[in-house]
Amino acid sequence: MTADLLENVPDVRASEEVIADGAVLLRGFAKTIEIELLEALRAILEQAPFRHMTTPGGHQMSVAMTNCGNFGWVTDRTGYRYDPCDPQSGKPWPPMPGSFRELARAAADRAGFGGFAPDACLLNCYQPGARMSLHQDRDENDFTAPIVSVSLGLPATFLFGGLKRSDKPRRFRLEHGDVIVWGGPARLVFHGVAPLAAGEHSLLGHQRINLTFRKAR
Ligand code: MD3
Ligand code: FE
Repeated sequence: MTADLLENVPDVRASEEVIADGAVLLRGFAKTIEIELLEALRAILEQAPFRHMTTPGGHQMSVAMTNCGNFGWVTDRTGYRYDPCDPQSGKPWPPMPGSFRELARAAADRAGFGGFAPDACLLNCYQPGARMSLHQDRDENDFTAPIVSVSLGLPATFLFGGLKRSDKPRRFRLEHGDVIVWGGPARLVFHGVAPLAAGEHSLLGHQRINLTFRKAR
C-alpha cells in the first residue's frame, strides 16, 4: 500500500551526490521553499540592490552583487573585505532572513557539517554573458566552516577545479533549486562559472541568482 502511494513521489534523498571529497551536491534541495526564498530576496533587494562592484585591478565585475547578514563581501579599488555596512547606503546590510539561514543550516547538516551558523550571505546576479573566473574563497576567517551555495533561475555551468589554479576544472550544470555544500578538503578549491547562456526561467526570467552562505568572522 505505502509503496503504491509513494510510487510517483520523488525521493529527495536520492539526489545527494558527492562530487569531491568534502563537496556534496543536493539537487533540487531548495525547490520546496522557492517562494519563501524569492519573497525574502525581494525585500533584501529593496534595501540593498544588486550592483556591479570594481576589482582592486579596476575592472567592473560582470556579475552584479549584494549581501545580507552581519557581514557582506565587497570589492573596490582598495581590495576585498567583509564589511558590516553596505558602502552604497552606509547602512548595515539587511538581516539574513530566517528561511535563508535555515536552508543553509539544513543543507550543511545533510552534508555532515552540523551546526553551520553563517554570518554572511553573498548574492550574485548573472545576466546572459556574465561569468566568474576561477578563484578561491579565502577572505573568511575560519576555513573549517563550509560554504553553502544555492542556485536559482537560469541554469549555469559551474567549474570545479583543484587546489592549484592550473588543475583542469570539471564542469557541472547547476539548475534552479540545486544546493552545494563545500567543506573540508573542498573548501579551498579553485572554482568559477562559465558565461551564462541566454534563456528564460519561469520564476526569475532572464537571470540566474546564486546565494552563498559563509562564516566570515
Ligand atoms: C567551492 N559563486 O560567490 S557558487 C562566489 O555560482 C562564487 O555564483 C559562484 O564562487 C556562483 O564566491 C559559485 C559555488 C561555490 C561557492 C563557494 C565555494 C563553490 C565553492 C567555495 C569553495 C569551494
Ligand atoms: Fe567563490
